[in-house]
Amino acid sequence: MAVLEQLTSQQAIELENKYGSNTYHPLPVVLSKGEGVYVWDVDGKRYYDFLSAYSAVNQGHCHPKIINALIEQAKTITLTSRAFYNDKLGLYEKFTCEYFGFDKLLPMNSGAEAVEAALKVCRKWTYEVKGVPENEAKIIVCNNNFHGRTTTIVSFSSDSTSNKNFGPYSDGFICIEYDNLEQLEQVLKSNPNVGGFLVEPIQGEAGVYVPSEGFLAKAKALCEAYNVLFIADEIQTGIARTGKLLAVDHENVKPDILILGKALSGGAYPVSAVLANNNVMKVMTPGTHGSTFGGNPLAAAVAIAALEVVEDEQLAENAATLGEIFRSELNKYIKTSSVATLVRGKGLLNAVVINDTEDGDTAWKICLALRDNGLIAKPTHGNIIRFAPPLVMNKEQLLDCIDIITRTFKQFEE
Ligand code: IF1
Repeated sequence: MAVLEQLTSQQAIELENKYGSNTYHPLPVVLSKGEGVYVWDVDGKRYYDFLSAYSAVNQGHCHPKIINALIEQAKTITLTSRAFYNDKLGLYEKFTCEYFGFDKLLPMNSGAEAVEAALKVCRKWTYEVKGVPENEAKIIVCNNNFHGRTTTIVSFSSDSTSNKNFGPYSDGFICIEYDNLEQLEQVLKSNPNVGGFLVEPIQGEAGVYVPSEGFLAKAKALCEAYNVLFIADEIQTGIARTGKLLAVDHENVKPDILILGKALSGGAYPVSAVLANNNVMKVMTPGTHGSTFGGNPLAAAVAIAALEVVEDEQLAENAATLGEIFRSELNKYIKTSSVATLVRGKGLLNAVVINDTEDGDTAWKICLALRDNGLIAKPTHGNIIRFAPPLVMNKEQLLDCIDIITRTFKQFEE
């Protein structure tokens, strides 16, 4: 068999089952093409994509501007390593720092790498600027967080599936309840060695939990009062997904450290970043961090194009408008539904809670039926389905999808 021979769905699935490490339970659909809000399977069936690769393709699949930037740079030079300068990194760093309003950018590749880098920056600042005794730094995190899959990050995960038997775990993390200002203040008051508070402005994987109005602003104020860095993980909520450029923008919060990934490249290439001002990033000096691919010219060219698309096509505004329509229409259906109990989210990061137990399979069965009806989505946890289409969707397409979603839910009505 030629290596890249055209496969049937069954062949593709069998190959992954036989040769792939078994770390996922994908919905049984084999995708081979993507364009804008659509993906096609190997049999040529078209679907609306309502996962957007976990909010990495906010700009839509294979956006021409981003792909052209990728192709042109790929034909020129892809990787120099940081042992030398290249002619794209500085332009990307300047463009992105000005785009988000920070002094400095630390370029990485995956989201987890950027989270790890942010933890290192925070710890180093905690010792060298805040003056906490070495190895005593604490970072506050939230229950039901998702920040990636490295051993340090899963050390502070409350999801036993993601950390069981990956110990011994990294120390120095204090877990509080998400959206709980009292607990946050209590920990800040009683722990002088806290240097940072790492938080998702909306908890995506936990089931699209939007915190109480004002939580982010008050949490930031508490961090300022106790000289602690507010670290926003916007890897999933950022880049216009929630109806603003950043989810923290809904409360005019300026993080001390901003973590980006996923749609920073529009899904065309792994690009992530840590942004901070000089008073924080100054602790990073030659030899304190690095990465073979971090800051490569291909990533730089792709990320500039991806961010330009967000601005040129006003994706944040579109996400805000379509998100209101989505939740409004779903709420109309939920009023008379025995299947869907709740819809929540911001912009085009939404989730519907299904009337089933957490370990039930109704949500999974609904996603299989949605697939048959031409729309792909996936449960986050047992009874919660995340709905997150590319932000380039138009109103007509959204209304078509709402019809597919409600029609499919009705197939499961008693
Ligand atoms: C998987 C979840 C989503 C993230 C936030 C950091 C990262 C992610 C807020 C790490 C990554 C991805 C990872 C992917 C599935 C997906 C996911 F279900 F895992 F939790 F989106 F909600 N911070 N999220 O959402 O970035 O290293 O993956 O580039 O691991 O199964 P990454």
